[in-house]
Amino acid sequence: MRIKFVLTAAAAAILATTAVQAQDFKPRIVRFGYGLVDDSNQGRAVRYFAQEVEKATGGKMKVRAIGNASLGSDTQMQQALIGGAQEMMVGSTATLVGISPAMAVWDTPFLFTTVKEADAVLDGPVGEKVKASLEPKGMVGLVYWENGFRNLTNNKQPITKLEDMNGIKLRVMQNNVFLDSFKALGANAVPLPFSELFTALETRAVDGQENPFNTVISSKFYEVQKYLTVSNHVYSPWIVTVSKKWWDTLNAAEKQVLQDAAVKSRDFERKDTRNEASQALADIKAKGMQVNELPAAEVDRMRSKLVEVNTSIASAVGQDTWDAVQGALKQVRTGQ
Ligand code: KDG
Repeated sequence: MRIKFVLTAAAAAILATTAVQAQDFKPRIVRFGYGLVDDSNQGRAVRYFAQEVEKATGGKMKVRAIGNASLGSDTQMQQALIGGAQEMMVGSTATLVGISPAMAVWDTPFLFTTVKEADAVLDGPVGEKVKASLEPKGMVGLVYWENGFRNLTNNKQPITKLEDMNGIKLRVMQNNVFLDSFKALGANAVPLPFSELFTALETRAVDGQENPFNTVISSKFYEVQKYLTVSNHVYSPWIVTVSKKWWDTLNAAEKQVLQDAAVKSRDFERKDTRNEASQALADIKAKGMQVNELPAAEVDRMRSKLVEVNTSIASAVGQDTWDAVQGALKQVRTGQ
């Protein structure tokens, strides 16, 4: 008799929990926009996030993963989130500097030298602080994903020394740090949205661009680019954001589900991106691109050329943010 009572009580508890969960979630459709193709590290992570949210809400909250910049460029989607016309997006922190100048700190050339440093700083207090700077502007930052270390591609010549950059029409993200950096390096920097990049390369409107290996593969840049130079000149984060207008309509349980799914998707995306990147260079060579490493002496020359740009970043983001990032980096590197 007693066993039957215990089982009934346990069943009641499970039902009650399920009942609370179902009660917590209203049917919602979440439009989650992104700029890369569906079969990319970005697309796979958005779909992973969608599965986690649907699982946690018993299917009540449905996330529509909408890629290929179908909902617009990064900056257009940012405005849609601020206006409440779209619920979520993932995109480059570099394109957010018009909304939050502090985001420019992540564009600092050669800031991170390893992904361990990037994870520790981005997921630590100063990363949180920069992420939180979006909220008063109408966007809620959930987590950083990895776009990765950026490298140069072009159709003119292998970049073996700084002088080879002279006169190359190089597409850059719409962001002054990238514009100033590549002008300082001698290139003719041309800011364009990512959604226009493949066509600009194909029509020779620009000679080259810079992106992580993963994107060179997923966006098939090897079809329209001849040379790839490994420079690792900057580590690019992506950031997953939510419309504040929409976020404020959610209850605590719904917010917690999105935050938990975002953290799980961050860990999935970083693992997937690094796994893909480890194979990407071999794939790029197999696709016919000519690959060279920028010699260390030339990287040092690049760094010294960009010192001036770093000064402008410190004043743009605020000395306290700049110092906090440098301090966090020192902590990761020295343990103090
Ligand atoms: O939507 C595309 C963006 O995610 C962007 O970050 C991709 O790195 C990119 C670029 O070069 O625009």
